[in-house]
Amino acid sequence: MRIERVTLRATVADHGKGPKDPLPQVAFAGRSNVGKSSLLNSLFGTRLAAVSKTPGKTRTLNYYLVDDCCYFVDLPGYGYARTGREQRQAWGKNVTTYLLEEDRLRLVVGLVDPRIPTSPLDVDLVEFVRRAGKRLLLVMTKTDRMGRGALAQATARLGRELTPGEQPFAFSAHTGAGRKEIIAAIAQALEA
Ligand SMILES: Nc1nc2c(ncn2[C@@H]2O[C@H](COP(=O)(O)OP(=O)(O)OP(=O)(O)O)[C@@H](O)[C@H]2O)c(=O)[nH]1
Ligand SMILES: [Mg+2]
Repeated sequence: MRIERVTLRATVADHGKGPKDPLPQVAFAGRSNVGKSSLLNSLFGTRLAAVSKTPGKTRTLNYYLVDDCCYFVDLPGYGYARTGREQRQAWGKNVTTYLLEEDRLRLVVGLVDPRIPTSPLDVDLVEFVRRAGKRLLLVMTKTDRMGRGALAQATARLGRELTPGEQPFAFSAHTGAGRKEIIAAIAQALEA
């Protein structure tokens, strides 16, 4: 899979208002500030997705059409403490309904920061994806900030805690490490 032409097609709170065509979808989920938009920009080779130091930047479902073949969907991050309770509940509802109801969703790329302990929200996401019967690709972000030993430890820990029998992918938006492997895994899931 080569990613060449990418356009932002829809920005919605409710996935029912998203694109109507039957193209398959790949969603990017994880806690706020984990690096979802940065991963998307790296995959796209552009700066289409807004990145911010302030958590809670992406608050809508943003649908990017990739080479007329599929949509990559940037989901709002979870666990951002400073959004109000009502907003958090709205987040949960929008994202969980999307995960449970979207028939065109083929793969969820779940992002975790390997430097911090697994949060109950990460566990919830993984369980949700499983319950929804979707495939999950677990990706560790910001790995440029870790040494090799710490990264190996985090890989083993996260595999054990979240995806027994499978190892998470290691990625850095700063160095581009892991980009090729993630694109190949997405392509494989889309072909399956
Ligand atoms: N060192 C390092 N920093 C990163 C990396 N990826 C993202 N960041 C930084 O982490 C912060 C958050 O990145 P975003 O891509 O906006 O995160 P997000 O998950 O889209 O956040 P929300 O939209 O708020 O949910 C920014 O300051 C990025 O520059 C990475 O691979 N390495
Ligand atoms: Mg974002």
